[in-house]
Amino acid sequence: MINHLHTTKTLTEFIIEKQADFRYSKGELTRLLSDISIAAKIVHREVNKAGLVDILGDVGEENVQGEVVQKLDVYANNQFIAALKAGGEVCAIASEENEEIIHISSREDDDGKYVVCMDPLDGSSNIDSNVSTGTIFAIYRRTSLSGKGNIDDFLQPGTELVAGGYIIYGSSSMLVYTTGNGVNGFTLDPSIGEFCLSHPNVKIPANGRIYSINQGYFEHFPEGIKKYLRYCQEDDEKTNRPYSLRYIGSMVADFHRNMIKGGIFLYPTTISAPKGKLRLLYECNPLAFIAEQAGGKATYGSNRILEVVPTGIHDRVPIIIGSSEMVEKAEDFLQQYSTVAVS
Ligand code: AHM
Ligand code: MG
Repeated sequence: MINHLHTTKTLTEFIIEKQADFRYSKGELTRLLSDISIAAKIVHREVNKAGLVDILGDVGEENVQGEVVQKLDVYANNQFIAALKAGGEVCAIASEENEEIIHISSREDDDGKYVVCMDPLDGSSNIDSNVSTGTIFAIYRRTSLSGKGNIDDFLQPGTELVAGGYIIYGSSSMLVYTTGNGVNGFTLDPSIGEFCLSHPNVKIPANGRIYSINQGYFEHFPEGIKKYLRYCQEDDEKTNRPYSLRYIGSMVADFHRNMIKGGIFLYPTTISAPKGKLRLLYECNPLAFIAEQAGGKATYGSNRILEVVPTGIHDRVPIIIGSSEMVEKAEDFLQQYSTVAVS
């Protein structure tokens, strides 16, 4: 029974109530977050019927409504873009799915005050095997004064973020976000179609005993990371080692679990990915903002992810994120040993 959720606050009620906390409070950000949550519900519905592909039609085929079935990441991208366009608070979007920024209108008088960076369906290769996926989003206030928005609106460090969040499509779907006043998590109650406040003021435990990394690339990691991983595997009763390795392959899901239970997620540089794999604007920054707001840390090895100044919308960055003491420990190893992967 999840009746207790019905008596609690919905996301819409919560963001309206919190409007006064926003740095620029005119209601636009409230509407923008609400647009995101509407698209999230639609994507949740589609992700949940992914297993019915034989019944509903495969990608590229026509479904019973005569629509061509889209790949879910394309579908999610279109849903979020449509919701943001309809809302009118955003002048431009940067998406993992699109090489260039997307202008919401061609009008030179577009007055959308915000830009959104997003990964509409992160970990989408996991869908076919019924594994959790997620949407990640970051909201900046535009820096240009008017017009349809330009690339400089996006090239702001994470310290300038107005909001960051993610939706996890898992055993239940959740929306977790921050506007810089702590982190709150909302669970979708499908029976009423509302995200309900289930995780108020989330805090990441300062320590944990889970580490998440694609250890298959061990030989390709920098020496500092190799040394840290050996540290995670050593026996030590006092610090609860060896730790457990948990790697889903969906960053949102790995991050979410670590935030609840305590843990560390690492995607360092490798020989074949000398800047790491994950994208600064729409994967690392929003999660780094949430991690810090929940009392955790996010670093690229020697400094905060949030301080990295982007040079392009699809920039990559190595990331170490999660429980503060675990991240500090990994940083110690990187500073002591090489941070560069050598072949
Ligand atoms: P994607 O945006 O193409 O889905 O890739 C991002 C995903 C992350 O969710 C995950 O942590 C990582 O890529 C896994 O990569 P790897 O298979 O190299 O471990
Ligand atoms: Mg991704």
